[in-house]
Amino acid sequence: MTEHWDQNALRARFCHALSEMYKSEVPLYGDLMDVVWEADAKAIQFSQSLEGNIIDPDDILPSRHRVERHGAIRLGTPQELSTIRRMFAVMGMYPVGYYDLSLAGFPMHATAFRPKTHDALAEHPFRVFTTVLRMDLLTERTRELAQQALKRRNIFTPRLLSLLDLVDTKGSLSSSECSEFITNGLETFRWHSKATVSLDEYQILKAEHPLIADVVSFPSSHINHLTPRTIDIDLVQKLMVDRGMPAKERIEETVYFHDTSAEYVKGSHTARFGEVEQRGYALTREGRQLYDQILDRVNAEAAKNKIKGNDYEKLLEDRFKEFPDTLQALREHNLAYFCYRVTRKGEKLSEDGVDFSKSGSSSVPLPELLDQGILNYEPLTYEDFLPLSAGGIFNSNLGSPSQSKQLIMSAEPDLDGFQRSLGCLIADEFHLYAETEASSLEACRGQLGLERI
Ligand code: OOG
Ligand code: NI
Repeated sequence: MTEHWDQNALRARFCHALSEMYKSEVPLYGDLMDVVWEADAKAIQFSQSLEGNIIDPDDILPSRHRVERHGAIRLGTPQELSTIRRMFAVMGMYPVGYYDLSLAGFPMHATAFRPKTHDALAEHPFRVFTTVLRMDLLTERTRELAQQALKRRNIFTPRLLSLLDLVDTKGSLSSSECSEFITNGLETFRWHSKATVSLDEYQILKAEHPLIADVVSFPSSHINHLTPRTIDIDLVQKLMVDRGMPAKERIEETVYFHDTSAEYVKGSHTARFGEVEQRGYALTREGRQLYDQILDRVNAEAAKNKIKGNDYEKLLEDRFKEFPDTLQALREHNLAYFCYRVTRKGEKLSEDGVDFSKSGSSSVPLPELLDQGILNYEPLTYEDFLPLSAGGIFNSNLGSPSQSKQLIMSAEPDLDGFQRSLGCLIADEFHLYAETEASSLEACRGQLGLERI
């Protein structure tokens, strides 16, 4: 007897299990979760005390926000990437977006595995930023060391690999196979304190770039961070300060390196960190361009005049006044994506057989339907990562880069190579948002019985 498995439910269970495992590995993560929940509860309470009730708690708890996480992992080889792709696909997560990290001086590129449809995202939006080492951007000696070390490891359990084969041949998983998938899948992301390289080798890798050492030196692809989402990140920051929570730059872990006598020597490794995110709206290409332009200008001005800290914040605030901040302006200038719905009024008029166009035409322009209050809209949430923030995070996370940085920064992106390793194409995030918007309009059109909107 086989049954078809529920990908959304499996993704939710896996994310929960991963969160529990990570909490036991990094207890500070549990403290951070407490602060996020407190901040969200306060933010909801505050909004309820205002006229208009901006945040509906039913929209947030216990649905998306409470369970929402993004993870980050770093892989070494094309084989690891293609197997990870098969593993995430079992949970309905697919590669979306290409991130060229050489721009920030890292010998890596990345994609985000995530659900692609509005409905699947609403069920459980787990996403994992997945970085892969670019061997072509390493010096020869480091490349050889890295290749040798990576050859020695298998980050997937044999049972996980056989379950992936089962999905391919049988096209389904029983509920006990789903449970096995979770326990075996977790092993890929578990932290191991025994390095697969010697201390000397670790230091050579680290000298070229700390990230290379992080990717290459361990028997698994440990989860680097697991990030909860909050509705008020400033409040989280404030509560952390109030509680005297250590704003640690990074988490230090004890590592045992093997030496020539097959004994282990004690050392340490720092790469993991805590992170909280707040999500904004999905911008169109035009919106993203305007955002990038303003940010570039601010950064150029800040660099020229050595503006930092609070003054930098003020500069940002001031320059970003140019960016429209009402939903109506964002929509009218085509800067963000939206989901359209028929209003109660629209439903009622439609039931009564009222002619919306007032002219007998079965095609009504969108602005007219909005003006008449027949349709309304809400912005789509941005479900992806910011290339710039990713670079910034890498930078803040790991000491100063080596001299090879200049070389890396002048490298070309390698989307084709990435897709070849992956074994499939990467979806374009803008295209997915546009599709969601278009299908919401199509549903409205059908509901109103119009030929065109
Ligand atoms: C991934 C960095 C990207 C984010 O929040 O932008 C990321 C990494 O550190 O491996 O997670
Ligand atoms: Ni992150």
